[in-house]
Amino acid sequence: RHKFWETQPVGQFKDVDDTSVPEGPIEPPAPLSEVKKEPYNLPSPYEWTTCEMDSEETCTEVYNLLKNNYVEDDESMFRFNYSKEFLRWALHPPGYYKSWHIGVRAKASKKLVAFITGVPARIRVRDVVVRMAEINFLCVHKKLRSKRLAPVMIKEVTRRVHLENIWQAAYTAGVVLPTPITTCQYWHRSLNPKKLIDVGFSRLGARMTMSRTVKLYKLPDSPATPGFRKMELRDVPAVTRLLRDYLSQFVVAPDFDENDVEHWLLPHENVVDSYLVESPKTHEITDFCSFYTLPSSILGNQTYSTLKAAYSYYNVSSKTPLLQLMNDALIVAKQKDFDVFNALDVMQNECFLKELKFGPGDGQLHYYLYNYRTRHALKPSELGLVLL
Ligand code: NHW
Ligand code: EN5
Repeated sequence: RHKFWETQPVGQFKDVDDTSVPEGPIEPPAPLSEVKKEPYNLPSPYEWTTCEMDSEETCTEVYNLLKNNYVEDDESMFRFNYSKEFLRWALHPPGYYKSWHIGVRAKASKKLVAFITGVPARIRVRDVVVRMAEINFLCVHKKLRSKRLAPVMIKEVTRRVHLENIWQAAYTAGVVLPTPITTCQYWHRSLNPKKLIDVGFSRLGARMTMSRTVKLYKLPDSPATPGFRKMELRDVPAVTRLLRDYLSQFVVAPDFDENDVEHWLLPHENVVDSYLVESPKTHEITDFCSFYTLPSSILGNQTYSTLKAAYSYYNVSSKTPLLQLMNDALIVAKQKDFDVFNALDVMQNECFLKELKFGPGDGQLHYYLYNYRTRHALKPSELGLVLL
């Protein structure tokens, strides 16, 4: 069934209920001298390239490859359209390795035809913090599909991760592979229902008119929580404390320090938005919410070419109920002209999804670890990790 994945150190479907295997690495780290020094062989018309994302030219090539060939929904109505600024941000966290930003070019034309990336992260599984690579942006040009290029790319990124003495990875996919640590559901909250219906992202409900639908999704013009404001650089220490404490309750979650919080959560225009609640009395930072910007191209619509989507990122409530905090997040997202606010059923998100009029989407997201076995699958609510 899975000619490639059967050969990899990942949980295999046949072992899912085997409780005799302990939690932890599937295979031990090898001595660095045993890591292959030469890249894997590509079919002869192609060559490896390391993508320097600081270069405007290379970043544009990556952007265009993904814009035209990356993830679509099951009916090919929408395709993710990560911005260049987003890609630079996603690929340059603290301690990143340029060698993990891997492209494949056609030797003859030098055209970029495939891509895969890793970035370093510390991820805690129960009480063990593991150094991992987060793998993302695997993409093979539509004209080169089904030629078994993806397994070569995965092996090459694995080799380059091993060269940094890192032996585990985390990744997500819309497809089922051996074997998910959990499967999450996408939920969608309409902010601009008329456009969403016009482009086929959502449908007019039964016994609903357009004007009733527009009214149903109306939001106030400004957030309701006293002390709700944008996060600033001076908030990094307090947000780090709040977030670390909050994430400690989940089975799998990132182990963020202040540098990580500054990179991943400080507001970055058109990339990531973060808000917090500062108590008007004590000036204490009690709550936090964030979302990232990921537009999708609308494939074949006469009127609209992009859908502006916000994706729920990390949210922490200690004083303000999460429901109220996320209602304020919806309000600011609406003010910023997003068409839809998306969220997964991870962490404590269940508690606000239905109440704030999110509806389940037709997509799922499966989470995976490479070379790390968990005792059993997790519930989405036990997962404290959001990948981009
Ligand atoms: S998920 C998004 C992936 N990208 C897309 O869906 C974009 C559109 N599709 C494509 O570009 C986020 C192609 O269809 C791709 C496959 C490139 C997906 N993950 O070359 P072949 C990520 O980026 C397996 C993993 O002929 P193709 C996460 C498939 O099961 N494996 O297919 C990435 C089969 O193996 P099997 C995937 O359609 C995580 C083999 O590829 C996969 O031309 C990567 C077929 O290859 C997917 N999304 O190209 C793993 N999709 O065993 C990281 C298909 O079943 C692991 N396959 O025969 C960790 C590495 C680091 C470790 C460090 C210690
Ligand atoms: C990892 N970084 O399928 C990314 N999206 O539901 C890789 N559906 O947008 C993995 N098909 O349900 C990506 N509208 C996996 C996801 C791939 C993209 C994907 C789904 C997630 C999606 C939309 C549009 C469907 C169009 C037809 C959807 C319904 C919204 C409706 C709003 C009102 C209340 C009910 C729900």
